[in-house]
Amino acid sequence: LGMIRQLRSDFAERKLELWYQPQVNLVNEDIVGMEALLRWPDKDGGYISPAVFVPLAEYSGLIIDIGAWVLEEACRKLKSLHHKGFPDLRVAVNISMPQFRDSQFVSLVKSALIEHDIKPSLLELEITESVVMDEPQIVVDSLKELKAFGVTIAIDDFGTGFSSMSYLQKLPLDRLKVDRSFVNEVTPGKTAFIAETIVTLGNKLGLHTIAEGIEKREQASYMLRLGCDEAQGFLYARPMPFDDLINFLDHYN
Ligand code: G
Ligand code: G
Ligand code: MN
Ligand code: NA
Repeated sequence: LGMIRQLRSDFAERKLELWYQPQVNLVNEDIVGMEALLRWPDKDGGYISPAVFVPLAEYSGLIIDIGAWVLEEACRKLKSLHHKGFPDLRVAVNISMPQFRDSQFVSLVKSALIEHDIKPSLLELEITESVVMDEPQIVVDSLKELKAFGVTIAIDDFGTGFSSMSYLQKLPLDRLKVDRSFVNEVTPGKTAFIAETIVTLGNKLGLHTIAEGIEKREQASYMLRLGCDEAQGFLYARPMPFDDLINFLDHYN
């Protein structure tokens, strides 16, 4: 409980940070966008992992306000990048289940786009399979409305949840994010076959695919050979604060 109270007061004091990890086109390695990732500074100059505090934010309901801030901040920063000479970049924002239960969610997303004058197709919402499993209908309805508005939808950590296949039918998806546990191996074997099958499935369904957690050049070329469109991972860039992102983009050839 102490941690939740600390999170609430740090959020109120605007101490949470939004970092960004670039995403690249695997064919030409152009930067196509970035994923926004929350960071919670601790007292020692380090950071508490979102894997630790996002579940607390969900459990406590804080994720509603934090998530609203993330959407707003991601749109504001995206607009700023558009003005700085990167007009085609998109931003991906992770969305938790409790956010879908908030009756304001859909209008909140639309308002953020309108207020910052962002083309809806340049905002991508990332959801995990577990989100959909919780309460399918409310998620499907919200996503359909947002999709009709032009927002794009990615399924995160694909292949690690349950019943993935039925969601591929029900959800208005644009992109599959191949979980990083499947991109490790570049030689034939279980792991590589799963990666290949996910990419093939995505391609056959007319979805874009992005490989997560690419750390080595061989993994990138392997995923490209499988027909994967895009990649994200330490090979290209780690998640970084916005000011570093600008510097990174300015110096990326
Ligand atoms: O770097 P990484 O440790 O940043 O992120 C771990 C996980 O935390 C991500 O897989 C993502 O699902 C979650 N996460 C990061 N930022 C956000 C956010 O803004 N909202 C939600 N709901 N989850 C996030
Ligand atoms: O769950 P989600 O995929 O949204 O979160 C992405 C997480 O993956 C973030 O915690 C991010 O820091 C981490 N990440 C991004 N690129 C790499 C990578 O190349 N290797 C590893 N091990 N983790 C990565
Ligand atoms: Mn994600
Ligand atoms: Na992921």
